[in-house]
Amino acid sequence: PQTIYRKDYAAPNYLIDTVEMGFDLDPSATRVATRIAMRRNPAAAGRDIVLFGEELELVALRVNGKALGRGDYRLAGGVLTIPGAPAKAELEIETLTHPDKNTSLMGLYVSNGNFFTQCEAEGFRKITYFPDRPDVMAKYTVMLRADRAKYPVLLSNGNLVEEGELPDGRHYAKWEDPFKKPSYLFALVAGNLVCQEETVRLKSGRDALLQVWVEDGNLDKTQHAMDSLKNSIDWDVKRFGLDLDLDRFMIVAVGDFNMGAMENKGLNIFNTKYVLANPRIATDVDFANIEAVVGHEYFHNWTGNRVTCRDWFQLSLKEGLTVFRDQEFSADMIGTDSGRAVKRIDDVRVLRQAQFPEDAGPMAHPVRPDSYVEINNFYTVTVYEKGAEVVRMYQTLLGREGFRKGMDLYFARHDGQAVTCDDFRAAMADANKRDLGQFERWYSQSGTPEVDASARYDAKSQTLELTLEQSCPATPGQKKKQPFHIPVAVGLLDARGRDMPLRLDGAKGAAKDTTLVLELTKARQTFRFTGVSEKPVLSILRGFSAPVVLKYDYSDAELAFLMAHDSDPFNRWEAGQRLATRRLLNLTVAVQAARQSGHVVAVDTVLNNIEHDGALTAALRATLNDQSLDPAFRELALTLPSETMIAEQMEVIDPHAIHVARQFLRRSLARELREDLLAAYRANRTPGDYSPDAGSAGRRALKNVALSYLAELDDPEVLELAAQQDVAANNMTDRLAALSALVNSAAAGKGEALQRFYEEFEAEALVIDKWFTLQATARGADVNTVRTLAEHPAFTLKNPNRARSLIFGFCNGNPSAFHVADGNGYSFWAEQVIALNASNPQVAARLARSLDRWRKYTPALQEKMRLALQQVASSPKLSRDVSEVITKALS
Ligand code: BAL
Ligand code: ZN
Repeated sequence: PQTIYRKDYAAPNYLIDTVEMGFDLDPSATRVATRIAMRRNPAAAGRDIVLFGEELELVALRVNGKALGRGDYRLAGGVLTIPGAPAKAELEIETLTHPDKNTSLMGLYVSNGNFFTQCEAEGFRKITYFPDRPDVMAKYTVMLRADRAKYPVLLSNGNLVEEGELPDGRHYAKWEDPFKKPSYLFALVAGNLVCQEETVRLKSGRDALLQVWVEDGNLDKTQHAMDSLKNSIDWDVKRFGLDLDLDRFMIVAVGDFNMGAMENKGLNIFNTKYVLANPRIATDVDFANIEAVVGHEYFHNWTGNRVTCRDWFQLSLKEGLTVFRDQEFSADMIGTDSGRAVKRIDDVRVLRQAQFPEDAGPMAHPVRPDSYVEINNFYTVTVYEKGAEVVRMYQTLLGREGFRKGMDLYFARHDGQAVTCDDFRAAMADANKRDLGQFERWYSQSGTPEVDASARYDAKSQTLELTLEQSCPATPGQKKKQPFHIPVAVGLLDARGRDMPLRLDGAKGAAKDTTLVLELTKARQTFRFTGVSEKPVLSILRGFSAPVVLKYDYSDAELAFLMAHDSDPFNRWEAGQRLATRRLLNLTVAVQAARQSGHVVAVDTVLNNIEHDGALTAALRATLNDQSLDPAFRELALTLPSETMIAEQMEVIDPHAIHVARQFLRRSLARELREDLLAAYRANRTPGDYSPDAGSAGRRALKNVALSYLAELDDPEVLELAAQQDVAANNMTDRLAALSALVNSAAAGKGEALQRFYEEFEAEALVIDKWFTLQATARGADVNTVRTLAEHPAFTLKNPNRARSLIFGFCNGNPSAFHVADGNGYSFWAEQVIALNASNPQVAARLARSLDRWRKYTPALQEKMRLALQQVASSPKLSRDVSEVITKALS
């Protein structure tokens, strides 16, 4: 497959003014007639009309009314070229597609009898031949025709301008989108759907119709999505002065969907997972995710749609920015400082769990990649989450007001355009009269920078010298890195744990701020604080002010001190994580040593005998019992770093040893904190009607993390608590937590509990997904468990959510079982990647990434992983998607 390079960007030869499309919708053969008004682009070098098309039957092709014969155009490798076309051309194209055969879920496809589209990034070319690239923007008019009985609802982008009857029981609807847009934002939906709708008055004084469309029977699950949409509209006006520009805004839920959701202009199409919710079927996390994704897609209307990307290398221009916006929206919706901090910790956890490993693996790429084989493979945590961190750093460096000025200038300059990450950076720099030249390296250099900090306190002169040194590991194609522009937020704590007022040497005025943002721009820099009246404890990288790994030689006592006192909640949590990581790494090494000396059966005894001063237990006990702390924060503090997080800290990953060590620590903590955990469990019940608000969700989270620890003890009292909760729960959060506690224990009734759950929720696909994931990630699960579950009548690889629930759940969410020594996990993985490759390359390529980090594992596991990778590599008809991932992993 061919590699596409960013440096090869060339402007399109032709621009488009208008696109008119007519669809005769039929699941087996849909006819699409397209008329495009094109004109030559004076800024382009080439003169041919270049169109892309995939899996299409070309029925007719005309230029300015004249039919083109086979000699008038070239068609090869998905590119249709018309040479010698006139400067102004009206292009007419007729194509046939087969939506019911389309299992890739890109382009036009059928899900549960209804029609849907997904065009980002390059799905429009599966509907018609077209200059399917984001820098070609046009106004669309769309006529949909279909059988009225089967497809009573016909939707597309923009406004409904006409509808009516046709002969033979058919009907039509004509839609006009008043805004020009790139083809990736095109959408249509046709089928048997119902909606919840509401008219709202916008800031501009106009009214807008909001609709949430779902399958019949799901209208009891749309209120939260509707509320989230209304909140999003209000928030974007308040925070960024951006109002809804349409008369009508629609959300449609579909059960078969590759991504989370899609921001098509005025017609957002969503995975059901991010729309459908009520207390019976959705957890607190689902409610929060729905709010975030509804916000995300809505915010794209400005950051992505009004201002879009020049080319796909710029994807983070819209995605990094929009993730940042949805993160801020969610934080503002919680409203409290502690709630904001909890949200921040959650986001950083995702970054570390998924993006740091990506940055250190074979698919590492800059936030703005330089090349790709398949663009679908670059909808990554780097482009999204690290991209959001990069945007957040502008705000940290420029302040909220400065950031807003930059946003205002960005829209003033680029509304209606397709632009680059450099244009965004220029707007931020120019609006604030700042030189952000060096900041560009966050876009061009891959890898996670490391910041090494060291401090020297001089009591006599009352100065503290903080030296920061940065480096960045080599990544594929990038051996040497230049220094980044890194904002490092720092605070100093006195002996009583209070923030000290800070003053940098040479700064004017009295010390007053208690957090300063240091700007690290060189490889090594020393910052000198003056007037430091006592030796402080350092709180560095407050709020996780940059996406870096901070190395600093904290003592256990200092970490416990920060856990108890730091006014920065992020670093307060971080101190606990450092302490726990340290302990877990020591335990892991002890497991390995015990195994080597043949003490396998007595590993618990060996671990019990390891000296430890109890600092972690004491600090966790204090946090757990500190009623002044937000329960949601206490839950996060109590959650140990995941096995994946520990793995990333090791030179050579030994998944089995990590698992034994972590389980041991969980059991010991449960034993030592038993009474405190029981008290927290009892104190944080949420009686009465369920509400997904952050306060209630936080209490449930704390209660349920306590339950999951207690379940480690396998004692009858605790298992009875779980069994009672399983029966009495009035919401999915508590129900699932109880079931999980039972399944992960030795409870006698766990089989029946699973069966009851299944029978109760059989008709709720999203809940059955949870049922599969719970079992795939359960402690005792192994490859055979998952193979058996894959035979279950409710399992299918064809539905991405279901495939993710079981297969991804196991391969990514149960490391010690997946990496079983005999390599059976890898054989299973290879079979599934190959099977998915045939039906849905995009989902297959995601699964293919489960072995990204294979070179980090023990030699015996490495060898088995290499064989599995080669098995996939040598299988016939490998998609571009999977081939790119596997080739990079093996190279
Ligand atoms: N643009 C693809 C889906 C999303 O990021 O919103
Ligand atoms: Zn997005």
